[in-house]
Amino acid sequence: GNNLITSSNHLRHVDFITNLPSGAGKISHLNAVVLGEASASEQADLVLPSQQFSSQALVPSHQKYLEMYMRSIQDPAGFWSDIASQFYWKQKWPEQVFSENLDIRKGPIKIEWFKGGITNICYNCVDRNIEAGLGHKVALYWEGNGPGFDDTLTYSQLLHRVCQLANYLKDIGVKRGDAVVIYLPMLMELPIAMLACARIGAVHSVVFAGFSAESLAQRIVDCKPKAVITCNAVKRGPKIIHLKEIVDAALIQSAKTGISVDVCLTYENQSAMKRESTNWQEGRDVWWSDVVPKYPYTCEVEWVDAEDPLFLLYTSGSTGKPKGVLHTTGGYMVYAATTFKHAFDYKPSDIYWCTADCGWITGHSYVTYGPLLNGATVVVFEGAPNYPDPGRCWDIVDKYKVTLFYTAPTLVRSLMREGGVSFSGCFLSVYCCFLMIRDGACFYEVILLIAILIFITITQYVTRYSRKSLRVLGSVGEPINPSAWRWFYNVVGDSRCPISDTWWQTETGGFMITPLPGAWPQKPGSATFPFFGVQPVIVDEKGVEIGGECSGYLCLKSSWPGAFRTLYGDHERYETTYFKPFPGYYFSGDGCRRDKDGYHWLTGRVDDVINVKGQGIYAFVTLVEGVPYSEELRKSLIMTVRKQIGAFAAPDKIHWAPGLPKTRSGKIMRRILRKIASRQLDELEDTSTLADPTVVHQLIELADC
Ligand code: 6R9
Repeated sequence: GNNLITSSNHLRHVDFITNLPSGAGKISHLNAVVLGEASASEQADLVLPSQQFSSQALVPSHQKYLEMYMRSIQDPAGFWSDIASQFYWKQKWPEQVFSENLDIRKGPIKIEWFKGGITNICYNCVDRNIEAGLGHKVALYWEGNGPGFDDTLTYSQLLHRVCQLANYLKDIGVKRGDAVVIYLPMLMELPIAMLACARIGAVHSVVFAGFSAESLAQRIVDCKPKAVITCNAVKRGPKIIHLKEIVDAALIQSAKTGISVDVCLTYENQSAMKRESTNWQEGRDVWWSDVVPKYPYTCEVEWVDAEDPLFLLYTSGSTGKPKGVLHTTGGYMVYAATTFKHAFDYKPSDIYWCTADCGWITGHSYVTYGPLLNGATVVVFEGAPNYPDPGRCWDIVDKYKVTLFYTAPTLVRSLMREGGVSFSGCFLSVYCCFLMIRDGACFYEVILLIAILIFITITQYVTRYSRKSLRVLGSVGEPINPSAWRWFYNVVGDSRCPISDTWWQTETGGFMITPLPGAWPQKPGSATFPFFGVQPVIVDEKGVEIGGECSGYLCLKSSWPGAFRTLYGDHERYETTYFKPFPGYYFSGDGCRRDKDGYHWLTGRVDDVINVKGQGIYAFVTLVEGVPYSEELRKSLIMTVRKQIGAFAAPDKIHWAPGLPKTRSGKIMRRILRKIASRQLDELEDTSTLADPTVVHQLIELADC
C-alpha cells in the first residue's frame, strides 16, 4: 500500500471508502494506504535534535525521559501529586490521589483525580501568574483577520476583563454548575469568556463558530445553557459571516423543543459589522459593550472541587447525536499544563502560537488553558492562514517573533503546495541554463535567467520571511505524512526545529503520544512515544494485547489526569463507545503500528479502514496540482492496486477528487464521501462544518467523469 503512494509521482492522496459496516470481519492490509503510513526506509530515517537544542531542553535525553516515564507508571500518585502541588489549591486533595475503574467487566467506568481537592483553574491561569510577578507580561497578542488589526492584553489586563464578564454572568444568575454556550470566533473575548465561566464555576461549552444553526441548536438542547455568548459577525478572509443570525435561528429551533435561553450576550465586532444592522430581540439580546465594562475589575473566585465539571465539548459521533465530552477541573488543569510544558519544551521567554480555533479541543488545551497555566504569551489569530496570501502565517511568526508554532498537517500541506523552494523547479532551471550555454546563449541571457530564478526563490511564500525566531514546531489532528513532515522541518523550520507530532483526542484532554523535543531522535511521520503516565497498548481484533513490532487497535491501559469522565447525560454511551469494544481498556478508535524501535505510527480511525467483503471499493483520488486526470491514469491506478495488494482490493470506481470534504481541522468527512459514492445526494445532511462546502458540489459534478 505504501508503494502505491510512493511509486506514483502523480498521486498526492488516495482515499478509500466502502459502504460496509465497520468493526465486522477481518481488516485487510488495505489500511496501509491511509495517509501517514511510511515505508520501511522512511521508518529507519532518524532525525536527531541538535546538541545545542538538547542541552537546553527540559528533558535533554531519552535516558532522562525513560527515568521520568518509569516513575510516572510505577508511582502515578506520587508523580502527579508532585506536579499538582505547583498549582494553587485552596485545599489540598486528601490522601487518595486518584481512583479508577477502566474495566467494564468489573462494574461502571469511573475516573477521578485529586477528588476533594479545592481549586479554580481561572485563578491558576491568571491570578497566580500575576502574584508571581507576571502582571505586565503579555498574556494574549491578538492578530485580526486583516493585516494591521491587532491588540495586546497583559496578564493584569486579562484579569480585569475576565472579572468584569464573570461579574456580569453572576449578575444575570449564572451559578456554579450552570452551562454557558460560547459561539464566538477567535477574538480575545473567546478565551476571556472561557476563563470567566471557569472563575464562577460555570461549565462552558464552546461551539465552533462555523457550525450551522441546526448543530448549534442541537447542542443548546443537550446542555440547556443559562446564556449564549456570541458576536454579531466575523470576517474570515474576504467573507463576512453573520453569526448572530445563526444564533437567532438556533434559538428559535431550540425553543421549539422547549429549551429557551434567557440571555444572548452579543459582542459588537466592529471590524465586521455595525450594531445598527444587527437583528435584535429586546429582552433577550444584550450588547456586551453596554453591560460588561460597567462591572468591577475584581471578582471573587468560586472555589470548586477538582472533580467539578469544567467544560463540555461536543464531538461528532459516527452515528447521529454529537457526544458531549465532559472534562473536570483538577486533573485536566494538571494535565493540560504539563503536556504543554514538555511537548513544546516551554521556556518563559517563548512566544507561542497555535493556529487552532477554541471551538476545538486543541484550542481549549493549547490556546487557552495549557499555555496560560504556564504563564506563556499566546498569539490568538482571528483570520484565515492563507489570507491575504499564503505567506500570512510566516508574516505573523516574524511579527510576534513566534518561537513555538503548532498547527495541523492539512495547513502544512496546503502551504506546501503554495510555497517553499521547489526542487524540481530548481533542477529544471539548472537544466535550462545548461541548454542555453550549450546552444550558445550569451552571458547576459544566462545571468538574466539566474536573476529571475533568485527572484522566484525569494518571493516564495515561506522563504521570503525570516522565521528565525522559531524553535519548536507542532502538528495535530491527523497523521502527518513523511513528505509534509520533511517540508515542515526543512523549509519552515530551516532544519533547526524539532517537530512535536502530538497524537491525542478531545476525549484525552491532552497529548498522549508525542515526541519530547530534545529527548528522542525523530522519525518523520511517527508520533514516537507516550507522554508521562500514558500506557498505550496495541490489541488484535479479539482484544488481546500484542507486544513488540505489531499493528492493531490502539487502546489505553490505566487512567491519566486529563481523561474525560463521561459523555454528558449519557454515561452508558460513554461505556459502550469507549470501554466495551475491548474490555479492560479505553479504546481510542485509532489504528496504530509499533515499529521495531518502539515508535508509534498512527494509521487513522479504524472505522475508516476497509473490510473487503463483497461490496465495491470506491476510491477518491487527488492528483498533484497540474497533473491531468485521464483514462490511462485511471487504468494504471487500478493496475497498481491489483499488482501491489491483490485483485480483491482493486477499486471498482475511481473518482477524481481535486478537493476532499474536510473539516477546518483537516479531518476528511467520510460520511459525505460515502453518500456521494452511493449517490444518496439528498442525504448529505449538514455540510456547514466543512472548511470549503463547495468541494461537495465539485465532487458531485465530477462523479461520472
Ligand atoms: C486533538 C484532536 C482525534 C482524532 C484521533 C486521531 C486524529 C489527532 C493526530 C491524529 C495521527 C496525530 N489525530 N492527532 N492522528 N497523528 N498527531 O485532533 O482531537 O478532534 O477529537 O480528533 O484525530 O484519529 O483519534 P479530535
